[in-house]
Amino acid sequence: MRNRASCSNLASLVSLLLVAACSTTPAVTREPEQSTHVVEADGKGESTKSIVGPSGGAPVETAPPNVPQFKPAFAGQTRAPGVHTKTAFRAVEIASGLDLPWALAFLPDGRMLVTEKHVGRLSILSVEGKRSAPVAGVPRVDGRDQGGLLDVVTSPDYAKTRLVYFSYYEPREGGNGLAVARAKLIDSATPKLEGVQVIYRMQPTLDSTMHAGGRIVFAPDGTLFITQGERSILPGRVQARDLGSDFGKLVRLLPDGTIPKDNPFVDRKGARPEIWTLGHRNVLGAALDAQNRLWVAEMGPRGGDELNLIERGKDYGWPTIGYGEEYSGEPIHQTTQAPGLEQPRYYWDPVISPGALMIYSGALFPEWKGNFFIAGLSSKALIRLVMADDRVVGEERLLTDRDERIRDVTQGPDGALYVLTDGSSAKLLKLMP
Ligand SMILES: [Ca+2]
Repeated sequence: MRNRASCSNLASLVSLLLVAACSTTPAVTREPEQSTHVVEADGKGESTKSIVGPSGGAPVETAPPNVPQFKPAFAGQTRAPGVHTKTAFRAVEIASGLDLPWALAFLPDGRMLVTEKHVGRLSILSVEGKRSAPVAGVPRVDGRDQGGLLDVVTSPDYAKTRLVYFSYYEPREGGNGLAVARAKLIDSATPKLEGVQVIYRMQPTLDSTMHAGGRIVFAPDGTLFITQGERSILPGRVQARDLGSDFGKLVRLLPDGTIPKDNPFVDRKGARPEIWTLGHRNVLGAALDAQNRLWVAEMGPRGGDELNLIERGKDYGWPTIGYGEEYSGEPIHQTTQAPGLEQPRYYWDPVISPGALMIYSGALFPEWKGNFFIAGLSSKALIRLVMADDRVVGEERLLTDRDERIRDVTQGPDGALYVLTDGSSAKLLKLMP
């Protein structure tokens, strides 16, 4: 088998690459943003008030690029003009002490499901942030590094079925791999999952603790998308554009895990029928826009984080093209453009490390309608993007005064933004006008 051969041929390189890949993304050295926000105490955790700043101009990124020889494919593909929100807002801490949380999902009554990745714990948070007993019945997870219990979402028909879907790095014989399961949530004082059914298992199995992907997005047509990474280590990376492998692919399934008949590669010999798009590095952020088109925020190497508009069957190029380089400074790509390979709508060099993507559709912040919000890990910011004609025309970094890695951002049913910070004692913040 080609994959297996690749593994053994490249085995000597693997340990070296692991060392490089497992080191955390280099911290972005950045002077504090101009003082657009002040921190105040309001008696209930910190609050952050926005001050109306000057209108846009210089890009928010002032550090030099890691790969200056790579130039954008079109004007505005990186370093869009900086903008300042005109809407004042507060960030109120509603929960703390979360152990490496990864995702948040709302129940119909406003309570929230929250995952904590390394310990593989699912809990329910009250509207006030009080945590339930752990939800029993979560499968065993491989919680090393970037693995563990990852996303959680409620089924679109949750009110009727009580089904929740969740993703995790699944320990397997000979390695691990991303899995997605669904189960009925028994929502009681001692909550539990009932009838856990694994609907998807990334193939092949490989032992990697990195680049798990794992974001789950339901589309209005009843299908669901799952984002995946290419596992980081070279035997995985070389499969990112290989249709025989799930690594580095977005997949599209029906809610029971079966394959939609209109997936792009169902009739192609040797291709895995679940694949929707290929050539991704590690996609943790994914969201539908007002036209129900899927956008993803993709973790690049050093330099080269990407925002991509996802279109059926297309190849997003990793690792053949891109705007980054190895953490060692060695080149990955010969070039940034190639026929048949999609260009990112926007990229960042230096990176922001996108942990999540949310496209705002609420009424609480009229100014922010249609804006893209990205949880920035190494950039320690909530990144706001103003869009026009599917391109970024303004960029802002919010919450920079907190100096905290941002893991996740979700829009609540009340139109507020709910932000999870990262780390072993992480917080849930609610952003309100
Ligand atoms: Ca790409």
